[in-house]
Amino acid sequence: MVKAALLREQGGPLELCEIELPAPGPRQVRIRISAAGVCHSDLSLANGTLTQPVPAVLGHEGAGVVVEIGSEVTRVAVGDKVVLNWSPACGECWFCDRDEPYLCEGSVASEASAQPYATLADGTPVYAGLGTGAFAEETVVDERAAVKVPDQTDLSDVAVMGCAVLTGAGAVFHTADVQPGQSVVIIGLGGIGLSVAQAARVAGAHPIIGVDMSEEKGKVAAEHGVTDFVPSGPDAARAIRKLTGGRGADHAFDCVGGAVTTRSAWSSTRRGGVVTVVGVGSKDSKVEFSALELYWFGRTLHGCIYGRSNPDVDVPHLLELAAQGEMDIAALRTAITDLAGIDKAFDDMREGRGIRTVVSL
Ligand code: CXF
Ligand code: ZN
Repeated sequence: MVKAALLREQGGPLELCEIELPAPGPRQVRIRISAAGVCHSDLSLANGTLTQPVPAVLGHEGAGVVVEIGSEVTRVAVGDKVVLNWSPACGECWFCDRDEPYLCEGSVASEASAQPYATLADGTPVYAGLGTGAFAEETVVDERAAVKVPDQTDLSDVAVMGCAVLTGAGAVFHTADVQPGQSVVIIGLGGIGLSVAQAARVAGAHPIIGVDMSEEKGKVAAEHGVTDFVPSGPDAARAIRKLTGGRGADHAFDCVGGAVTTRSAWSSTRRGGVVTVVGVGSKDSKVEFSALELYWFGRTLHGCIYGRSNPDVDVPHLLELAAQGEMDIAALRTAITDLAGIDKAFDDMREGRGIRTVVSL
């Protein structure tokens, strides 16, 4: 039995309990989780904004050490340090063939999260949020959900890689393809937004304009590459135009997701500008623009799952950038807690306190 933070029902609190994990199947690995970031999607899965079968162990931004492997595992060995990938691709479908693993049809994650992966002491089946279940001392996942990292990696420093950094940096490098000297607007300065900022700085963007309700986040963002801060609100678009030659930015990233923020991102860009929606909005949130403005402004609108990253390729690349001092992944962690502190981390997130809380296990 291992300790876990259990979501008994959506809308309820997390409860500390013990779960029984199965022995890994032939292509599965058992991982001792060292650290797990608390992502906004965990909050959405916990409060019912996103669907989640229960009881469930959430947590998908994790890092740990492989402690057991199935008989056919080839990617990792016992003792390897790994970062979790919440969207491990099948490698065989139409999308995987076209190098779009983030769109994988046979997504191992959706299969894994639809089937129970563990049990409670009384035999009740337990589901793993996004197939990973990182808010527990240990988990069992498909080997493709484990991305090996170098032995010297500090796992607490890199836990946030598994979602925020891959998503934010991927959006800059793979989806928007930001070029040196281009202007960038980032709406929402949380873990994803600051990963966008760091990656935009690496890409040579200027200016990098951060937009958020919290002035405090604006100050923190300056250390992650944001050159100018604009408070959210009705005057934001005018302030952004002033910073971008009166035209609007080359790129805008909506790191919140939803009608209001996507529309602000849209209005922040110049004619011919590129809008990249990175945050996960709700299915009822409808973004509006007229057919005429779509034509006349000539803008491009991208959605991007997981930043269009391929974790097997991008994790090593991002760790290299961190080793060279070009990115500061560890600085995204602004609080450390234990399994009992996740509900408080959700409160902090709702109130806009801090960037990322990391659960230390
Ligand atoms: C999200 C993506 C959409 C479904 C829920 C999880 N990913 C990570 O935060
Ligand atoms: Zn996430």
